[in-house]
Amino acid sequence: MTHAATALRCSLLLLCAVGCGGGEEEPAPEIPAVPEEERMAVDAATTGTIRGVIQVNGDFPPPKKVSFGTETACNAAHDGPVYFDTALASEGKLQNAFVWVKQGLEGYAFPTPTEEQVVDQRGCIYQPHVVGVQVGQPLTFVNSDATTHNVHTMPSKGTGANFSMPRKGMRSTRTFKRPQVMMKTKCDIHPWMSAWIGVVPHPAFAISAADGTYEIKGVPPGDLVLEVWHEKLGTQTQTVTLAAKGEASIDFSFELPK
Ligand SMILES: [Cu+2]
Repeated sequence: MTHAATALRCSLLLLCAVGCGGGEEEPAPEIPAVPEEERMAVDAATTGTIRGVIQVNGDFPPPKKVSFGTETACNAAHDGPVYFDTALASEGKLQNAFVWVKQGLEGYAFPTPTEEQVVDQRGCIYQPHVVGVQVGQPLTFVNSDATTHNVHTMPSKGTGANFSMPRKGMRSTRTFKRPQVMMKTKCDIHPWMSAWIGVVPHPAFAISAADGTYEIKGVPPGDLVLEVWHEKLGTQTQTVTLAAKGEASIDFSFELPK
């Protein structure tokens, strides 16, 4: 290696040593940052509602039965068979789709909610399977089972949490500093256990119900980009102009791959 090449390699290594470390906080690239002091408060008298239905054309394969193996605590928690909840749809309506305002709210300030969201490890599955929190909002993991679970969050950047919850009744509350739609969570002990957490910089998000409907209330007016995410079907976006006190109906439709 020449001196020049050695010097270049050294400087690259140095750059990496300074700038490539894991766990650094960066804003999500798709959300342009507005300095906090320039953001305005939301006027509750002007907010509106976005609602709609998430449709899916085609049929998912029948859900597979979860095998709890020799985990008696998992088996004992259920009267009948348990099926994977990763692709739930009924009569063309998609459940567990995460809908959020991806763009258009950057100029507003949103107080951090203190109300906790809960993900329960119950019967060795996560309940709910999809959950949303605002950045900084507490999310409490509960172990309702007489067995050990561990919670392993997998953010796209930085190091996730990975902690054990060995006793029934244990609770562990976490917060997330960086938006991410979506962040997978799993249990390393029980490989069938997975959940998805949407971490959003504002409260304008919802999760579709069993009938495919969603509703996002309290949305500030403006030109917005709405995104829907589903773990098997990916994402779609639509633009919506929400008037002051307006109501917008936005449906999404996924095609199942043939
Ligand atoms: Cu587990």
